[in-house]
Amino acid sequence: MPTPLNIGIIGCGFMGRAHSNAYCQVNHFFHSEHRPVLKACCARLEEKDKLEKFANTWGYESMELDWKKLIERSDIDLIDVCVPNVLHHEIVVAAARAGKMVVCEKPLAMNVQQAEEMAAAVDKAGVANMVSFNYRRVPAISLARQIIDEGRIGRPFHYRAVYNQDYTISADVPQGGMALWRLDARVAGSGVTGDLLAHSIDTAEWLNGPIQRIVAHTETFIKERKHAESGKVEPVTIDDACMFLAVFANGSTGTFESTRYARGRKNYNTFEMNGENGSVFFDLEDPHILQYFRYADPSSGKKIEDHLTGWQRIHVTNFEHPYMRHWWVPGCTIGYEHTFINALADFLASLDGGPEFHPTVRDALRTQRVCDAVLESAKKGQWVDIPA
Ligand code: NAI
Ligand code: SOE
Repeated sequence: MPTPLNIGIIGCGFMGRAHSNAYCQVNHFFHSEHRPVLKACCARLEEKDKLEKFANTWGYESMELDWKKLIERSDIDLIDVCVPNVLHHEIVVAAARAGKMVVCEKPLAMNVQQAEEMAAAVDKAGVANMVSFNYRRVPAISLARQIIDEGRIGRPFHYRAVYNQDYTISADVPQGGMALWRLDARVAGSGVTGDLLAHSIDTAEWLNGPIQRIVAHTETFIKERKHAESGKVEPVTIDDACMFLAVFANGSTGTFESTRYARGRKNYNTFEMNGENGSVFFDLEDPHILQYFRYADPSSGKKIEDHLTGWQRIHVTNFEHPYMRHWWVPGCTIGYEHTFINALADFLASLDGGPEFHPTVRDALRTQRVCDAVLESAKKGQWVDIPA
């Protein structure tokens, strides 16, 4: 019989749903010695009705209207943090001190100081933990990592990441409130840097190693917006767009761009990496495809020269592709929600005694360092070094 893993989730919005779905599905597709049990969900008093519906929809056994009470409960093993960024630090530190396992959404924190305290707290408590940089678990992105590890890219020269959306172009979009708290720096910490580029940075460092130095520019196109809570027009203090140049420790160079003003782009999260022996390209709006260009054989370094040389579009749905043997038959695609299920499966496997889980809170501290350096650089107009 699998060991029950009692979940206490905080937040019943977008990520509350995505994580709940993962807890419900994971044991149907992956074998584990652990079985998540939806013990309790929590949101603010103002959202009691919504929370009730959420609890019924997903089958949570109980509800709490104060996250501190949830953490105090002895029947909870794992606290899952699916609330706006400003709350991550206090909840994660309290949960770790109470000896709970922690799952935390990205970006880890509002700034490096908070992130350092969170990493120290989970390390001191020795609790299993995970940060939800779920895109690592898109099978095509995991395949890119495999291709790189196999030496098929060879010496890397360039890394190029873009993460664009378009939902804040209208000046009528308010700041604050459900989902739009992302436009309020007091709640989000930053704009696209923490919200979108944190994903790109996590993926980039996972694929291409640490970023050593960066220089950035940010822009806020709409300077004032009505605040949904105060009803008043207030200054906008987030970055609407951010671009930065990066130098990686392996000597390759990177460009990163993100905006919420790219008309037509909804969740356009792409990267391309170019090396001596080959290249890879990925686009989240075409998520089951990895594009790969093979120039040279990785073992001999011998150039592959024939008239058929060209980019391959790999449909990442075969049994031999990452995660895919757990899903359907070759050719049948999986989607966004499966990235959370794949991540949870790896987390449970680590609890079962399998490979260590990454990214942890400590790994996400690294991403936070890069995000903070980007914002500092944009402010000063200077290159900023990132501590190793
Ligand atoms: P949301 O606005 O849809 O939901 C936030 C939830 O937090 C709401 O249920 C609200 O009731 C709850 N909440 C707010 N204050 C609270 C409090 N004091 N106590 C208890 N509950 C409280 O936000 P969403 O999109 O779910 O974002 C949550 C987190 O997930 C953020 O950190 C965000 O950056 C991250 N996120 C990550 C994604 C990914 O791809 N990994 C995708 C979307 C969001
Ligand atoms: C913003 O719209 C958002 O939901 C981010 O918060 C997520 O992290 C990203 O994965 C999708 O877009």
